[in-house]
Amino acid sequence: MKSNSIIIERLKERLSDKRLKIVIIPHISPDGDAVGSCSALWQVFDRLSMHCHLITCDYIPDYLKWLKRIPDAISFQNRPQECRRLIRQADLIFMMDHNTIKREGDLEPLVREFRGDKVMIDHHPEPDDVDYRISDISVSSTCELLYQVILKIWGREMVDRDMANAIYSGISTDTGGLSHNSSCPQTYRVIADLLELGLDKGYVHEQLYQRNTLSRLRLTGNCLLNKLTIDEKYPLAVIPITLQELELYDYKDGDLEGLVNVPLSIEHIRVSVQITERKEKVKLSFRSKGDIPVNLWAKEYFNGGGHQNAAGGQMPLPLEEVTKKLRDTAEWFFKQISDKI
Ligand SMILES: [Mn+2]
Repeated sequence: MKSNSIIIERLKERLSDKRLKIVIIPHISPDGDAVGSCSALWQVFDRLSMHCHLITCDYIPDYLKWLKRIPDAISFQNRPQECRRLIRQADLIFMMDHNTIKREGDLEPLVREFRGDKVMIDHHPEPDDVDYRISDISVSSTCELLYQVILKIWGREMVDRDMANAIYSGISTDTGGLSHNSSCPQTYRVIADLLELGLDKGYVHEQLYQRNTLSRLRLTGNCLLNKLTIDEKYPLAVIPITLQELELYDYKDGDLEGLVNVPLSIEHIRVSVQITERKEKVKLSFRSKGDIPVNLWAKEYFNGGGHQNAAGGQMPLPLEEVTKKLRDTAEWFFKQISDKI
């Protein structure tokens, strides 16, 4: 955090020019932490009357659209020319909740060509080198880190209720409702502070976790009843989901949020993997209990990575082949971590 302090000081100076044109970009398939941090940061620039746009390479899921300013985000899929122009004309790009431009999907080539300054605010390991890199893997979430940045640059009085709601959304979703990656006392000091600043915790929980549809419940039910399998040799649960099933249950982004965590509640299960077939690729979500580093598995075999207890990957192969690959490489993975189980 020490080197971050110096960078935050430099950034503060850079941002003292109120005429700057700013673009904020979350990672591909944005989650609560990415969208929460983008919402809070945009609100800051609104309060300063600074020129700012939020650009996504794909789409923001419906369950996060209640966050302030988020409905105004521009998707490259809908308005590519406008996104190109805004990025070309920007002075600063904020990369939120990702450690590399490679996680910006179709925006990657545009951001690579961009000649202005890039600011990264993120908590993933091994971050790319950018002009202003504010990175801390010890925090619960990018939102927690962003809160520290806001305090240092603009002070506590900058934060109002909507901003606190956005920041808390990222902390809550990235920690599975404060269950994992949330043992640091500082996280709770930030939450206490947010409560004092007007955070409406009940409202945020209702928006994030209590908005089911019948089709979502049926999809979840089907996955747990018919798709979940337990490995015979290893403490591993696997849920493969076909595109056909997603269509059958009228899948919307966010409908499977949290499902991968459920098998971890089975007593001996230590690792849970959800394998979801999408139109062009198959996505994998890895979760684990304790000190089992599932990011190792995701990185070694599934073009992915992430955190110790929560990682992701993707493969351009059919679902059955990815599932087979997971089973075939399980022996390798559990051998790597044999001292931990
Ligand atoms: Mn995050």
